[in-house]
Amino acid sequence: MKEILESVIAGDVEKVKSLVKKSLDDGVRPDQIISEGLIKAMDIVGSRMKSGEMYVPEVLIAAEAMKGGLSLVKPLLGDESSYAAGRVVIGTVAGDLHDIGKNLVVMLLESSGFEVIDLGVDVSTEDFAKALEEHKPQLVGLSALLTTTMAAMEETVKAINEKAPQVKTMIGGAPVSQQFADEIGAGGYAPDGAAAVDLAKQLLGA
Ligand code: B12
Repeated sequence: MKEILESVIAGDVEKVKSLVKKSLDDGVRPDQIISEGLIKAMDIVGSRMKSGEMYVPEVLIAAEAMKGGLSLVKPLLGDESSYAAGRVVIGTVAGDLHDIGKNLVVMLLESSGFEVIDLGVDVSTEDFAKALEEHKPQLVGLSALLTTTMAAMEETVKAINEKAPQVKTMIGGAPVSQQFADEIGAGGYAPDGAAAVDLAKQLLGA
C-alpha cells in the first residue's frame, strides 16, 4: 500500500496500475486500496501543494496516476446493473474544475446501488436544471473545491429548491460544511465518499 501511495505521489501511472493489479491478485480489498492507497496519496499531494512542495503540473500528473489506479478498482466495487437505491445527478459546480473527489463519490454511490448521472465539471445552474428534467433524479449531488465557487453552489441549490422541491440535494468538497449546507438550504453535507453514500441513503430512505 505504501508503494501505491508513493507511486501516485510520483505520478507513475504504469507503476500504480501494476501495483494495484498485484494487490488485487494478492487479495487486498478494493475499498482498502482506495482508502489506504489512492485517497491517502491525494491527501498528501494536497498538503504538499498547500505548503508549496508540489506544483500544479505535478499535482495533475499525480491525479492522473490515481485515476489509472481507480480505473482498475472501480469495476470490482459492485454490480452496477441493479440500481435499487435511487437515481442521483451529480456535478462539480460552475467555475470549478476539480473532479477527483466527485468521481470517488460517483464510484462509491454506484457501487452501493445508486444509478448516477455524472454531469462532469463546471456545471451551470441551467445544466443542472436541464438534467433534472431529462433524468428525473431523486437526489442531486454538488461538489465545490474552491471558496470562490461556493456561491455557484448556493445559486444552484436554491434554484433546485425552488423549481423542484421534491428533489433532495447534498453537497461536498473541502471548503463546504454542514453549516454552509444549512445556510443555503441543502438537504445535507458529507465530508467524504463513504459518508456521502450514507447521506444519500438517509435522504432517500433507501
Ligand atoms: C488536485 C487539485 C487540483 C487539480 C484538479 C484535478 C482534478 N481533475 O480534479 C488542478 C491542478 C487542476 C487544480 C487546479 C486549481 N486548484 Co486545486 N487542488 C487540488 C488538491 C491538491 C486536491 C483536491 C483533491 O482532489 N482532493 C482529493 C479528493 C479525494 O478529496 P475532495 O476533493 O475533498 O473530495 C472528497 C470530499 O470533499 C467529498 N466530496 C467531494 N465532492 C463531493 C460531492 C458531494 C455531493 C459529496 C456528498 C461529497 C463530496 O468526498 C470526496 C471523497 O472522499 C486541492 C488541495 C486539497 N487538499 O483539497 C487543491 C485546491 C482545492 N486547489 C486550489 C486552487 C486555488 C486551485 C486553482 C485556483 C489553482 C490555480 N491557481 O490555478 C485551480 C482552479 C481550477 C478550477 N477552476 O477549478 C485550492 C483552493 C483554495 C480555496 N480555498 O479556494 C486548494 C485547496 C489548494 C490550496 N490549498 O491552495 N487543483
